[in-house]
Amino acid sequence: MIIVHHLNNSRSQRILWALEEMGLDYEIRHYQRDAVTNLAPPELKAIHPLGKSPVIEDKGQIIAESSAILDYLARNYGKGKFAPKDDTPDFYRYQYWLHFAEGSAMTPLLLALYVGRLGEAGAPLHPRIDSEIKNHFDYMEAELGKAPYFVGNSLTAADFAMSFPVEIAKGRGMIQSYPNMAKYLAGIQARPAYQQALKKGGEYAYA
Ligand SMILES: N[C@@H](CCC(=O)N[C@@H](CS)C(=O)NCC(=O)O)C(=O)O
Repeated sequence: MIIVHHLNNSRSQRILWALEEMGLDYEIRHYQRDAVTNLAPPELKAIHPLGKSPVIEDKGQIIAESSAILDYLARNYGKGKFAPKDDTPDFYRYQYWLHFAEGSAMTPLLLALYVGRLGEAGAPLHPRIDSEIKNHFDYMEAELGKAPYFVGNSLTAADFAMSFPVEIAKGRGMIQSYPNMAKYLAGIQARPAYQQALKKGGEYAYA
């Protein structure tokens, strides 16, 4: 059975959502963030050297990195529903959004988080970070104006990946400025599988 090493309040929640959408049996091993540092507990380092979540175990393999996990699940268990056929235009678009979620969208969001901890010392950096967040959110908003999902008309693993930066837009109080993103998020959060994943995952501040 698939094992998910799941950290509370984290990106790992979208892996549970994917597993629920695919109707798979899985076991959750729960880890709690440190109340002061917000870091994962050291036990996670025994699973993967970075000590971060999500990580899954399946068929003797350890797989880390959200989008790699989501693509693995879609290809191996999605019955053709959550990943477009290889070497098609939609496939390359799907790959693009899987990478964009962590490689592009999260970068200014993480900078905002870390630089925010510097207080006044970080103030000169915020205008640039904020303009990059806007740049990425404006683009996501425009793309969601063309189709209901990031890869056209059906939900794919790229949406599982992209759900997290969109949830952060809501968490930052920015979603009102982005009606397409707001509609997209309301749609995915209303899905029974998303709700079921929330029940199983426990504490999640971004829903
Ligand atoms: N790009 C990685 C990021 C993994 C990551 O940073 N996970 C966070 C949770 S949102 C974490 O484990 N933080 C705790 C820590 O760094 O100790 C992915 O998408 O899997």
